[in-house]
Amino acid sequence: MQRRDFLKMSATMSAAAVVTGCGSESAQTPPPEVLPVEEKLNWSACLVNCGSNCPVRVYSRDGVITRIETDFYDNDEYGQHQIRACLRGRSLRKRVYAPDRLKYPMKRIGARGEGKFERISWDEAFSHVASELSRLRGQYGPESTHFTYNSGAGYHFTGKQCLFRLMNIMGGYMGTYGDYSWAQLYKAAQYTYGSASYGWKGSSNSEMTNSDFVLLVGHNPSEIRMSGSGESYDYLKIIQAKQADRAQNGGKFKTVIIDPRYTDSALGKEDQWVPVRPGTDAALMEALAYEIINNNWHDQGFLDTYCQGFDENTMPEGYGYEHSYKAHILGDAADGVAKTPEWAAPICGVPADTIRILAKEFAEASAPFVHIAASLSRQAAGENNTRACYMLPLLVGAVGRAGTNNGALCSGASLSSPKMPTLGNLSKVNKKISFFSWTQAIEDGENMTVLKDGVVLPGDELDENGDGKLGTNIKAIINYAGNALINQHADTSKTREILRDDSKCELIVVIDNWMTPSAEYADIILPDISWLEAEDDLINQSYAAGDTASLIQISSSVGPMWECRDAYDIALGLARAWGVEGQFTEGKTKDQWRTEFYESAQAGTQRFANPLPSKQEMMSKGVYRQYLPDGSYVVLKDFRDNPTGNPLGTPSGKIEIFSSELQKMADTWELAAGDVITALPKYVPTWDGFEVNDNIDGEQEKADKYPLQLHGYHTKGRAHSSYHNVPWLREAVQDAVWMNPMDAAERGLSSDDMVQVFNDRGVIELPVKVTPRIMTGVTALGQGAWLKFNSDASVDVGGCLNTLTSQRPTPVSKGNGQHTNRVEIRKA
Ligand SMILES: Nc1nc2c(c(=O)[nH]1)N[C@H]1C(S)=C(S)[C@@H](COP(=O)(O)OP(=O)(O)OC[C@H]3O[C@@H](n4cnc5c(=O)[nH]c(N)nc54)[C@H](O)[C@@H]3O)O[C@H]1N2
Ligand SMILES: Nc1nc2c(c(=O)[nH]1)N[C@H]1C(S)=C(S)[C@@H](COP(=O)(O)OP(=O)(O)OC[C@H]3O[C@@H](n4cnc5c(=O)[nH]c(N)nc54)[C@H](O)[C@@H]3O)O[C@H]1N2
Ligand code: SF4
Ligand SMILES: [Mo]
Repeated sequence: MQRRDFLKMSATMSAAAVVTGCGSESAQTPPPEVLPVEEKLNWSACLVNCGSNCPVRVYSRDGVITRIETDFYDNDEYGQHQIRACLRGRSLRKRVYAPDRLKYPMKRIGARGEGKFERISWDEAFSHVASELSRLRGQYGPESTHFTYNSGAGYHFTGKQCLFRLMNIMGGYMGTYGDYSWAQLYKAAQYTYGSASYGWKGSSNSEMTNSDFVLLVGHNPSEIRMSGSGESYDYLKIIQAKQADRAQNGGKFKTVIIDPRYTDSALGKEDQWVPVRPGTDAALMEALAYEIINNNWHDQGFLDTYCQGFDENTMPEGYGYEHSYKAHILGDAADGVAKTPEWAAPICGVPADTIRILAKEFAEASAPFVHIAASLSRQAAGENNTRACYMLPLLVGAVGRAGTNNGALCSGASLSSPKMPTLGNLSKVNKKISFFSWTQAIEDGENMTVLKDGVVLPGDELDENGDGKLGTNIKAIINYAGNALINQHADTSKTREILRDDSKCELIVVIDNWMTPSAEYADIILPDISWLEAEDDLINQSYAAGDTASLIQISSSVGPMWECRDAYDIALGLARAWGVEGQFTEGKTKDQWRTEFYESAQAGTQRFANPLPSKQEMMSKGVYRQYLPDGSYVVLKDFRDNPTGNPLGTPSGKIEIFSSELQKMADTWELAAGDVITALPKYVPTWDGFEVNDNIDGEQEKADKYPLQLHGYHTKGRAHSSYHNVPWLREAVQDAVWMNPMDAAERGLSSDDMVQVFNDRGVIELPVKVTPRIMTGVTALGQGAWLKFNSDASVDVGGCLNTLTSQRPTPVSKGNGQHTNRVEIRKA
């Protein structure tokens, strides 16, 4: 019995117990039989993957959490402000005590996926997992073990690092590249700028202060960067200051948001909302480019010096003007089509006049700041969408100068704090698949190839064409702090069929806190502690916390609950079963590891006037913060200042509008019908897109059957699927499919009607939200609701978007086009 009743005073109760309550009440009420135990305060944090990590104050009495509060730093001035948790972090108590908490190790007793388990001991669990993994790895090689994507718990010490470390000691596991967040964006940046980091480490938010035109393409900071330290706050404060300056002093400034939905980042904060059809931003960008080039507003000097492929001046050898970007836009290329506003308007849904005005205003801006969200890369041709948007700042030379951004996600300020070393050097596995192709690798990994499936193999396994086979199926899965085993991966019905067959993937171990949809497919469930039970960990602000960097010192007075164990102890238990404990611990205790990490983080802050204080002080202070510790950052400034001295990582050392590497892939890769890889950033029709792709059989019939586009978005009601099981949040943020009133009227639907949203892949049932905040022909749904199939698995009454999404990978990154869907909607 772990949930201790704090009203029953224990013999060991602290002498400092106090009576609380107001005097008049206690005068009337007889004194309580027992005195309440003094409330304790510990700092902890929300470690979910929203890009931020917010500190929370956890109050407890006798091992039971009584309330959660956020940062209370008293100097709450912007720049030195409180890091306030959002609605999710504030509901953490409900999450820790959720009725579906996993409390004991369990073993599957029914068919896989049926959700029937029995309690077992930790010893049984460790010996079963160790022996099954040994058997499968012996038979099929270490690369037959796979970690599904996992972003649920951002610890530095006791997180996934411990499991990776152990498996590397044991010879490794299947390598992966990319991730559900940014797979296509990484590739777009890599081929354009020579490094994936140019896609997600753009200028800092602070540079918006120096800009006169902020253009957010699909970016929605008010909903996806909600933390009080984070980008939403930077965005709000900067925009407010710029708008106040405009009102008072006539300063020039404009904010434009391009999004099919009128998002929370708009709501009056924007100057203009430009609704665009999902997956068609590239067409809009080409028309903007047409206006800019045709009117000679482009920066020819910049394009000549810094870029490859704009026009005949900078084409790689063997390619003439007709292969250049300029020729493609002006109609001088093989297709003969000029990408005018009139050409783009019927595709992207933005009126031609709106495009013309936007192009002019953008070109007239002296420092445009462009921020392109990952959302449009999570579309079927996500790589091309993103590259097409990169063109906007390039055309006007708005890169590497104050107040500009290359289109990347903003760099977050950061303080480094070490993580448990994963010992990747011990791995004997030298093969990789895309993070998204693991279901394919369960079914037919053996026959997955380099040129068809984007498998990465070592040089000596490639044939003369650069091709080769993966040669292994995935036979064992360790799913730690991830719900992508089914819920967050595409096409839940297909995934369900693959996982249910336990002769394919023979072992599934799930390590989680709750009985999630993924946990239902486990053979063995291992219960982890929750963050609020974590004893001691110093964690940093995560990767997208805006301009404020921080370190948070976690401690706990409530854990571990039930029989839960942290990831370090789980890895240690397995290490013992395998006889590699010494290698795993390096002879150090947990405390010794933590002290080392703390001291290393402390050393990293010596450059500041106020370095990280002692651990003891941090235990009560909780948070250490630095606003813009490395100053305001302008991406590509070094390259702009000295392009020959600081060449980029592309083959030409320049920004590649025409990518030589993509041209090579276009010439050699085997693509599914209808997919293309293009050396130039181009708008291309896709599967399930707005425009019917004539190169795919049956697309027209599908478009007729499923006339509505459906895209996902990351809702404030959850972080992915995390926090779905908190009833407060379900009440606060309704899960409903957004639909324009005109589309609703056509179908006789009103707000809150229960509807079925369906396509060839599945059916989900949930309420509809009828709102002019979404353009016609387009519907949208917050992703992450928990999958809940009805008894014959024909309808997902949980409303999980992935019941409708496709496992078809995107052409270049072999990533997830999960925002690309066609559906129809009817009354349930
Ligand atoms: N349709 C659609 N699907 C998507 C997306 C989309 O836009 N549309 N977005 C994708 C993106 S960008 C991402 S990043 C992925 C995210 O996918 P995931 O990485 O799977 O993230 P979550 O859904 O938050 O799941 C986290 C899991 O960690 C568990 N967890 C939380 N805390 C702990 C802990 O302390 N210990 C352990 N052991 N477990 C814990 C939670 O219970 C949950 O099961 O989803 C992707 N899926
Ligand atoms: N509250 C909350 N915050 C989160 C997360 C969460 O689950 N919940 N997840 C975190 C993670 S891991 C990630 S990767 C990020 C995701 O960050 P993003 O990928 O940027 O988030 P999305 O919500 O998918 O998309 C942002 C906006 O793009 C719009 N959009 C969709 N398709 C298109 C398109 O084709 N073109 C244009 N122009 N707009 C489009 C959507 O309407 C949405 O408003 O968010 C992070 N933050
Ligand atoms: S979900 Fe993100 S913004 Fe909200 S409390 Fe957690 S870390 Fe902070
Ligand atoms: Mo993500």
